[in-house]
Amino acid sequence: MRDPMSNTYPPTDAFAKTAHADAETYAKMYADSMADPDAFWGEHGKRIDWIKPYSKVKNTSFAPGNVDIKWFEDGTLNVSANCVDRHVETRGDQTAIIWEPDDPNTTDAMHITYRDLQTSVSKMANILQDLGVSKGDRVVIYLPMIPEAAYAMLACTRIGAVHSIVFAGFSPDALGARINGCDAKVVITADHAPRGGRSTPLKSNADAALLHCKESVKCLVVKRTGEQTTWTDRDYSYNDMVLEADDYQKPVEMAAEDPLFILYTSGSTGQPKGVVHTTGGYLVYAAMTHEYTFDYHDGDVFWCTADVGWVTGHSYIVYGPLANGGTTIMFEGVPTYPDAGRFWEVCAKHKVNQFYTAPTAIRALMAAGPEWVEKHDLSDLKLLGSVGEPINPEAWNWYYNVVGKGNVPIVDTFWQTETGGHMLTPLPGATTLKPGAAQAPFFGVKPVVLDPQSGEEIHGNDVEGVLCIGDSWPGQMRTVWGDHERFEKTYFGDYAGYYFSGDGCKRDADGDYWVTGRVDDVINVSGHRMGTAEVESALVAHVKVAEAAVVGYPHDIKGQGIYAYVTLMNNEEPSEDLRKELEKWVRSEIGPIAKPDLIQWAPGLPKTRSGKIMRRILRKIAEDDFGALGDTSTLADPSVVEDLIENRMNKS
Ligand code: 6R9
Repeated sequence: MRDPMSNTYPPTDAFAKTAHADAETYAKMYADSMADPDAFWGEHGKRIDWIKPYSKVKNTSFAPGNVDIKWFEDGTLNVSANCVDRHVETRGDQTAIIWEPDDPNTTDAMHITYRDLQTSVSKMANILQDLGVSKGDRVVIYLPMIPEAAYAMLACTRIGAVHSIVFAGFSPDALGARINGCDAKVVITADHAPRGGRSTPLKSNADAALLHCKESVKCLVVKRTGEQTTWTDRDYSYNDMVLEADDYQKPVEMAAEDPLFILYTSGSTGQPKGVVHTTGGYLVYAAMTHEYTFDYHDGDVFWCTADVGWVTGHSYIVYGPLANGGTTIMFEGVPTYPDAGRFWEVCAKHKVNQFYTAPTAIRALMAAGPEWVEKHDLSDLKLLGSVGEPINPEAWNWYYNVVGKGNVPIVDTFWQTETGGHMLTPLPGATTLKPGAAQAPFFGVKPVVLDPQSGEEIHGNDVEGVLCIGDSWPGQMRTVWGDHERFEKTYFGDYAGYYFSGDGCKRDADGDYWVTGRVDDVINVSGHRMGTAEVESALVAHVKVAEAAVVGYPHDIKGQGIYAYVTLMNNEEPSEDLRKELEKWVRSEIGPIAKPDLIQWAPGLPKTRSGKIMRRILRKIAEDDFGALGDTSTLADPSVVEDLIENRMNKS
């Protein structure tokens, strides 16, 4: 309920009474987690089953040149045993996964019990073993949002293989780079991926990617639509093999610090890096955040609308909910297909209790109008969540009032691929909500605000700076796959002794945190993270392009759009055809999510005398805010800027 004086929303008494944590509990647990992390996590680590219990809890160092992160290091466990087997004993007939297809008119939803899940995961594990996959090997998963994606993830963990999921919207080139990057033995894909009524030929994409990979890489193909695909020597049919596969595969014993998965993500420089998460700490953290942030209780139906190709899908579709013995929804489709009421129809149909989505989806549905929400019975909703980018107050208010009918809390969760789980978030029974703020640290998280110039910690409230984390938490990434030096440099190189998030933040007068967005060259398009450098290198790889600079600009629905300044080769002329060609080119180099929204032909780019592109200026022009260009005195050729302003694409 809103407090009109302060525009804040204190938890209702009813909610706080049944919540895992009310304000007092949160304060006490948070203080405990800071005062004695070993004791705190030693206790909470027990929420999962260990084969051999740990005796050491935290052994971590952020020291320059020696960044080393280990949690529960002498414990052993198996993730699929934790997410599946242990629940079969107590709740074998409970639904673990509700699968909701792209097209509800042609395909039925599926309810997969924990017992079913054990069989399917075992069979998939058995198939992978037959294909020669063993402990420590990498498996790339390039699948639509179908149950087999979850089977594949859990099957890998069952036999100790390391999965690396590649979002099905990525192009063959991006897929190939990731297969080679982690030296995968097997790629799991499907014939086609239906999404929003359209179909992507995933298997052909995989074939194109595999042309650039070692011949020994095998391809396991799941039949999703039955549409035709070509068949090569390296292909194996999942649907044939599953008929013969053993229906029980014993989970192997893994060390807490054995790698669990690699997930490629964008940074401000170079190519995407393989973020590595390990077995014990990640699972403890995913499970605990899922329970507390969403106030998940036994019997609840939880829906996270992300794709398993992103970290949100890893932690809050699969690992967190299943470790907690929950019921989780896996949705193959998009928010607007067959119509803009789809999310709400699915909420009503499956009686969803906690719903977790991204601001970009909320804005798009807000634009479609409240009538799409009002058609459906949302009375089972107890909580709403937001993730991926800052949520603007207008979208927050719509989410709260139209979807939540003014009586369910919203948790605005700030976190990253690198952090494994929530870092800053309200706890629904504890926190007085402020629209637009991620607010408070989760247990064990020590946020600090640093002055970006001096690198000094800024103490006190009502301050602004860059967001760093002062100490390790169990869900933290451990390294960049194959390049520990890059890990240290990227996250610990700017501010010695701290993990640097790449985001700016404010700490308000009450001590609440507001994440203000990236301070590096990473942009956030529809909640998808992208390095501007990646889009630039795709553009300059085109024969007609001499130079390119890419920045983000404010976009009503996507949050940020992609604005590309392109300088053509001397003998090339700008044209609409060339613009389309470049858009298509970037789609094929990276994927549809990277297609520039605006391309401006730039006879020259603003550069310093030492030849550095002045992105600050390009950002301002893209924001249509060129009155505030700041200091341009270091420009080598100021006339370039006049031309860019004159011909800007984003005139308001
Ligand atoms: C989970 C996820 C991480 C970046 C992060 C930040 C932005 C995510 C946010 C948010 C403000 C929130 N971000 N959640 N910004 N408020 N609640 O999104 O991971 O894809 O790695 O993106 O997303 O900029 O640094 P990832």
